Amino acid sequence: MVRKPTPEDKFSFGLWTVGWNAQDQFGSATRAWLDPVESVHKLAELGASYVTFHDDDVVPFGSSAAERDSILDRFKTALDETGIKVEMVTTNTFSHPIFKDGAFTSNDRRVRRYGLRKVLRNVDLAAELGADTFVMWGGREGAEYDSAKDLNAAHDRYAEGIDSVAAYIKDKGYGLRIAIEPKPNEPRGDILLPTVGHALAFIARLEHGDIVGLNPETGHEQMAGLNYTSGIAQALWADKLFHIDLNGQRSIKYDQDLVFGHGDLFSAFATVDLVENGFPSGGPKYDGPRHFDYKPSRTEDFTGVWDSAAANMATYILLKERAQAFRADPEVQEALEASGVFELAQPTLAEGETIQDLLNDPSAYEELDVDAVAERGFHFVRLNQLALEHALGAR
Ligand code: GLT
Ligand code: MN
Ligand code: MN
Repeated sequence: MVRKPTPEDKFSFGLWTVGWNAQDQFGSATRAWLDPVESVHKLAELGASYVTFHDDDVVPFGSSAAERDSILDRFKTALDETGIKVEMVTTNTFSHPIFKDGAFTSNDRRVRRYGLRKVLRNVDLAAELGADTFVMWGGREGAEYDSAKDLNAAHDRYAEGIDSVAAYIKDKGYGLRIAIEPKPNEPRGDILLPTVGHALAFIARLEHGDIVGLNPETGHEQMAGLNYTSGIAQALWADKLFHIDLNGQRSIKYDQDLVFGHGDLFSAFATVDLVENGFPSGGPKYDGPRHFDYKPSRTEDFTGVWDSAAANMATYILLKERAQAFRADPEVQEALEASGVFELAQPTLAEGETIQDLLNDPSAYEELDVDAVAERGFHFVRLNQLALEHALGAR
């Protein structure tokens, strides 16, 4: 049995996840349109605390001002009735054909100006609904062909666009932070800011980078063959882990958006261990919503949609219990010690020691018995097996 989710679990879902009607490149929709109001009620019943959405998930593209108001009124009523909160809002700058060459980095300046207006309008809505985070996934910001973009100008325009949104947020005094979501490819052949590392380097060059961080997605890092837990660890270290998109991916292929844990389960255990328990020797910790960005598979009917939503939370809860038991196990603590994991927190130079002191220290170099030091076994395999046995519930 898996315990029921509680508000302390901070579970959150994008409305585009359960609401996906399962249309793909090769086939039409297998499910009908799902009313966002119904999703809010159903997710609340299942134990989620928050929802997130793109402007167009709730208010169809091209709605009149009056239609928009009445749709939003109805949506807010659903939030009031269920107690569900909106923690994050994002903008769809990828579906409409106008965005086929991107929004902030389209070669067509008219598209860039329109895209910026669409985003700013949605920033106002995010602030009105009390969201903390504004995600920007630039899925169409990229190209299929190397000759199609001046990549220097593209980075300039991307920075200009994000800095403009950040400046607007500050100007209005909104309590929002921007979280960039990296992805290597799909729908574009190559997407700008393809990984956590690229995005961190980009943020460091922004004028208003203080309110810009990251929203890394499990599968997006894994599509590039990268380790998601390492990615969010570096974002934490840089104080830039503003939000997370949890899901599942089975190796380097198209973006699968599977249920969390239905891809690389052992890697998911490491992710939950880091999110729930933090680094072994302390340091920055993520405490935002546990946000699922998955797609109920095209084979599922609506029963399958709600089963899969529940599955994300159940898997997370199971891994959380096991990760807590892992850290609490004295044998694990002893193994961490033996493997030198805590030793890494000790600075390489002693307090007050200079580089010159190090150069003058023969015990560090000239007299060091390198062969003797090289003999040390780190016993990482034993530690990993302990993790695996905890992950499988064998301890
Ligand atoms: C889109 C994408 C997701 C992003 C969403 C936010 S939209 O579904 O696949 O990874 O998080 O724009
Ligand atoms: Mn994805
Ligand atoms: Mn995502």
